[in-house]
Amino acid sequence: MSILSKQIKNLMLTSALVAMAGLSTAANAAIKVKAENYSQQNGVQTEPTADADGGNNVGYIENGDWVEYTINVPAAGEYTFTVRVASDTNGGRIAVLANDAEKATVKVTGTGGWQNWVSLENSLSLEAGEQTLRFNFKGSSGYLFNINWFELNPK
Ligand SMILES: [Ca+2]
Ligand SMILES: [Ca+2]
Repeated sequence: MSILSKQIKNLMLTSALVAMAGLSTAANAAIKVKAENYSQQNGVQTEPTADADGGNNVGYIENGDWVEYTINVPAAGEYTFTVRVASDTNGGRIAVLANDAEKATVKVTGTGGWQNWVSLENSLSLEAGEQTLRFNFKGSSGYLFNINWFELNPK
């Protein structure tokens, strides 16, 4: 084998490996979204966060408020939904909807402060493709909790 054809063969092998790695990464990729990067919302505001990743969090969440995100799900299946929340009061609930279908509810309890952050988890199933993920916030009167980010990890 000539040196040139050997180099071409190596190059092709490398390309194939990169392509395979790329596919595998895409299929197993977590979707991490900053809560303040909503596409639409009703009743919430953003504010600087004291959480580790900095930036902003979504706050002033009251019963009936909502936020929406456009997400692109690589593969249909079961996902772990993780949401980063803090609450100085008794918390509330997050109803998680994908394209208007309710997928899960996450119950948020008090964390001892508006910037005392904890990560809560629940499972949900998602279809593949681009879709609207919506959080409907529910609870009693007053502010319920803050959200900094959320993540979807394939199971
Ligand atoms: Ca509000
Ligand atoms: Ca954030």
